[in-house]
Amino acid sequence: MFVAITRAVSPALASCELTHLQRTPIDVERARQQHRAYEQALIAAGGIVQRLESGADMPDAVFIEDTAIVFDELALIARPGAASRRRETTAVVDALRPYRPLVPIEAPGTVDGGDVLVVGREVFVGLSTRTNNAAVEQMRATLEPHGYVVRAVTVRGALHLKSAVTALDDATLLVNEHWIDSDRFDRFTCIDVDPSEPSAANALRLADRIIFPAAFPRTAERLVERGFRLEIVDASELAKAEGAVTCCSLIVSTTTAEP
Ligand code: CIR
Repeated sequence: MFVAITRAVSPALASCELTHLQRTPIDVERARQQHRAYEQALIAAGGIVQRLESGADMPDAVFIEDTAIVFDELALIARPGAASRRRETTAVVDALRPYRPLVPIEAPGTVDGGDVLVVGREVFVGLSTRTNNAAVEQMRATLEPHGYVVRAVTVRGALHLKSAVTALDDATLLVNEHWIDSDRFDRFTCIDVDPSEPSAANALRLADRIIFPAAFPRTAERLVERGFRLEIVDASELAKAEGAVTCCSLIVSTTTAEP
């Protein structure tokens, strides 16, 4: 059982933050349709979708993953690296409060949830243009008493750690080895993205399936060959804003911590 907290596509999506992509026209209505189909995929996987509103003052709010990191024991409220995104956390705090004790990351720490990959009790934190060591130290202090190990990983060439690596299960990662230091992930089985699909490493793992973008059919084929069940969604319009599939929801397990 899980709740997926999502956030409406802002009317100002076209004014989003961009780091590695050139700005191209974004069709907000099409982005909304794709976002709704993504929410349907979450519902089909057994989730309860709770969608927050967003406004014209928060172009990137649909990428709600960046505002919090949810564990079974607590949720960290992020302090996003882009100042334009910090106001997004207010509504997320209200939405998460019924589910978990909340621990905010404080200045000078900055972290985007997209830089945090949790696999079992290991928490990999990407040091990127958005996430710094001060946040890593705060995460360590909060999470180690709960039995987590926090490891910093350098990210190069990608916006977030999870642009370069995500977990398919507790033992298997999907990686673009050019964007991360893959020996940090030695103990895992790593599946490489197809070389023609460098942005394909972002997959959203749910209990019995993986939500995966339609834009990367060659990598999808690799995953299906390895026995993973994929639910394909078209996220092309959101991708123009540098978003992918993990970033459009906060997955709150309700099996371990009832609201
Ligand atoms: C940003 O630059 O913050 C947004 N335009 C994209 C954020 C994507 N977030 C994610 O992959 N976790």
